[in-house]
Amino acid sequence: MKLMGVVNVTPDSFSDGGLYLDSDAAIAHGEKLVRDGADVLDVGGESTRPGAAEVDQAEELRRVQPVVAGLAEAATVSIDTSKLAVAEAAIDAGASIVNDVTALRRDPDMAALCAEREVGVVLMHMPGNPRTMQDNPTYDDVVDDVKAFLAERVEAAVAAGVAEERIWLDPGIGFGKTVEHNLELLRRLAELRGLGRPLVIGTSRKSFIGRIDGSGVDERLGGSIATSVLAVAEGADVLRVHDVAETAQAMRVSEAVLG
Ligand code: HH2
Repeated sequence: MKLMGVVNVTPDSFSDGGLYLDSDAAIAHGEKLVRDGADVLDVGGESTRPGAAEVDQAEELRRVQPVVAGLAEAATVSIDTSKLAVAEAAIDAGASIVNDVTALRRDPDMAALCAEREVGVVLMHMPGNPRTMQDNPTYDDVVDDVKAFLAERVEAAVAAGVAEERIWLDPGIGFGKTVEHNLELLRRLAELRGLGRPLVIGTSRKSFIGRIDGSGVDERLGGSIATSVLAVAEGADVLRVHDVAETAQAMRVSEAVLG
């Protein structure tokens, strides 16, 4: 199991917006997450929270490029973007994974870039885009629908030349899903094992936790850890989290109990 620590270089991320907008603060935060046990640092310059404003490409680049460059020697870095130019500059600066919440659909050349540069790719499920995704999300069967979507995106990536062994898959917890959809995906996560690729899960601090118990965004560590432990028990391979030290401890202890 790997931990992916979140480094948001944004003014408006839903839980830590504005804390690491300054490059030095973001780099220091990433270095701390590595000391806390992160295996991968996921650097992002655009919030994907529901309704977030789209960030201009030049601005996104300006935010993430120095942070990726500052962290790439110390850690494996993924770049959380769906923009080709941002991914390309981040790879030049040392990123080795592209985490694209649109699963390579936003930019028609993204798959070819990932293939050519031989980077890892995270393909995530999201219906529509962050501006529209929470408008009455509906599925026939959320797990079957997400699974079919991810299978199709793997096929498209492989057809564009991305090596299948470089692909990780993510059902996109909180992206175009009701609370019940998120819970159902977590409950039946093992069904996505059939896709044959490592599974990434990001529940950290998300609003479905607050909808369950009324907790505010700063009060969701317990729920984040509970869902992370359960996700690993159901077969998650990578946990994308803000609170790396606490999650690492939860993993150590649950692994010790399970033997
Ligand atoms: N969640 C967020 C952003 N990127 N990428 C993947 N693969 N999976 C996720 O679950 C995921 C993601 C949202 O979290 P955060 O980055 O903290 O918030 P914001 O998008 O507001 O910056």
